[in-house]
Amino acid sequence: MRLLPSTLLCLTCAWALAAGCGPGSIEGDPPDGGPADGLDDGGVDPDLDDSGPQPGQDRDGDGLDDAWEAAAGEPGLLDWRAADSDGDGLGDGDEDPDQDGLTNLEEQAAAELPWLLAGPAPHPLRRDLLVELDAMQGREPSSAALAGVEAAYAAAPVDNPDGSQGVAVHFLGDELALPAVEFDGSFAERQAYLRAHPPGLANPGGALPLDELVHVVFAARRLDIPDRGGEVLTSDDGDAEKTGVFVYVDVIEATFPACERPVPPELPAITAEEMVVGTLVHELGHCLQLGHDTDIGGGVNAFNVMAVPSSCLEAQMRAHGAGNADPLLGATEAAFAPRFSLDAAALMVLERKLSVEASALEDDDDGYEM
Ligand SMILES: [Ca+2]
Ligand SMILES: [Ca+2]
Ligand SMILES: [Ca+2]
Ligand SMILES: [Ca+2]
Ligand SMILES: [Zn+2]
Repeated sequence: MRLLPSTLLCLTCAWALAAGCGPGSIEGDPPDGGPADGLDDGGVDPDLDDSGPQPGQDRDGDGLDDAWEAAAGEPGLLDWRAADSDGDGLGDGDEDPDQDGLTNLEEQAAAELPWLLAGPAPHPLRRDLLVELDAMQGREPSSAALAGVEAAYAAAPVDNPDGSQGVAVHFLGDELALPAVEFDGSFAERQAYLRAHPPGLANPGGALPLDELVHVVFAARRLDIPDRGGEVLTSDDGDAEKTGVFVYVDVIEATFPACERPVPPELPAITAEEMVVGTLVHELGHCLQLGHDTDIGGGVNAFNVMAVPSSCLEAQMRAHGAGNADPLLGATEAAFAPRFSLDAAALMVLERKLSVEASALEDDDDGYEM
């Protein structure tokens, strides 16, 4: 739904006045909204048209680099000539048009963070998931494993406002050689661990979206549940700094490769690295409010990465898409890697992910089931 241009213009004026962004706030330019503007420019200042968007300049005064705004490619959502492109009274810097929990100002700041893998920067019109990565000594994930997680999220069947699909995962390497410890299984010990290892970056002015990072720790194991490969920990007291994901590398490496089937139909073993990928994709799915794939929605879909395999065949279905050609169900033989089903992707909530921002799944302990 689009507002009528006249409505748009009025709201733009109202916001500019309320926010004290009237005459003179944009260097040398007259305030927008005068009769010469007509009614069809969405609050755009015509004087800015001539020179085009310039990197390092913010001539509409919304806190966003004008060239960065223009590069987003959707002036109706992000216009370098207007401080409130959609005219709804909320300035462009504070908008979150892709609903990933990152405001445009945070998306812009996130592009400056030292991400572990090269790839497209966070984008204001595509969903981004930011991950803080800690690892105990010798448990740091390979670049290939992280790329596998990125690929699973990039393939998630969700639509973005710029017409693209998928969720872009970005890994920030934080403490990658922590002394190895084995957890006793108490909540207190693991929660204290998460809390003791927040992101180490300075955040002058609070521009960096550090409270949007999902906290992931590649750890050794927990002693009380010796076969647990990964888990999400939340906090009943609402303290999100005690919320995060553990991947138990020692458990996975002791169990995999596994599930090879040498007789027809032959199934190659699931490697430890593939299991690390599947585990992290699954646990991050919980952080996006996803529960397990259960029969609530009409039968367990073992190709969905949110399924919990109870046999080697089901593990092959989840990890390698054994027997499946339909990408909307999740993993396929062609992709040969874990994937989200369409039903799972539809339930992802990036605006309320388990990060420093939130510590609870929406439906008690289970999240949304599919
Ligand atoms: Ca700007
Ligand atoms: Ca707006
Ligand atoms: Ca956003
Ligand atoms: Ca984004
Ligand atoms: Zn799970």
